[in-house]
Amino acid sequence: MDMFDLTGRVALVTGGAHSIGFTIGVGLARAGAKVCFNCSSEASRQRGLEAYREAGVEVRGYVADVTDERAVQALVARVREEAGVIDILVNNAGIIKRIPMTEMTVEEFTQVVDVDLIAPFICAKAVIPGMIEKGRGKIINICSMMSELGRETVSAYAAAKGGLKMLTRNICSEFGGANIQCNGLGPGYIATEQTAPLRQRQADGSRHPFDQFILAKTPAARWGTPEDLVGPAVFLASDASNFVNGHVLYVDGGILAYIGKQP
Ligand code: GCO
Repeated sequence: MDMFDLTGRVALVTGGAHSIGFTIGVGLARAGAKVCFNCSSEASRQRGLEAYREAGVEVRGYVADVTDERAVQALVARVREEAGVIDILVNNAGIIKRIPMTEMTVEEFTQVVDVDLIAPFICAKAVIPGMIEKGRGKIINICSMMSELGRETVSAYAAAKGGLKMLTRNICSEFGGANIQCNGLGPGYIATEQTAPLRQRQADGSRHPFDQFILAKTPAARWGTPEDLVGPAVFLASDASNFVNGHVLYVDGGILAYIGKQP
């Protein structure tokens, strides 16, 4: 199973201090990669480092704003000095704002697009020259159900994640010849902090209506966990996926295949 081995590969996971990014970081490190993560504050860097230590893996943590091109260029240069040229970029950092579209300000919309779409462009742009130099590279863009589907209140998020799917295909188109594979990983409904408001128990202890809705929409009949994403992430980061390019691998318990339970 050497084809899944990441020994010696340098990985950068954006937003890797907690949640999905953290779990993917641990997975890549356990597969042998030298993992670096970034986050937006010193406090979360410290918390992140502690969590990785508890998980028994050694990583490097950095603070850098992924929406700031100069900060990202400096981050990539520092990672190169301290860990080596990046082989694997996981564009994971993301935010969501659930606001009805007619109430959403342009500033709020722009903020979501900045983090969820412009930042992956900035980060990919920063690592691609090193990958070309090295003769190989893996870029994994964390997409979403909203790369395919719309829903009330998530216009900016859906626009950004749909755009990220197309950025994925475009990076594949432009750099496939340089032996760079750029694929999307599309989490379904995963139990994280970001989806916690959608799963909150009702006052009478019953499940949130959205929680019930998701269970009825998911053939697996459960929410996913960050751990469900680790195998697919290692696959997309490894030589096992060397001819997989421009694809979005949805890890959704089957939601996109299913019309939903009849009422
Ligand atoms: C929502 C959810 C989604 C998830 C996830 C789904 O409000 O419907 O929060 O947007 O965050 O990305 O794949």
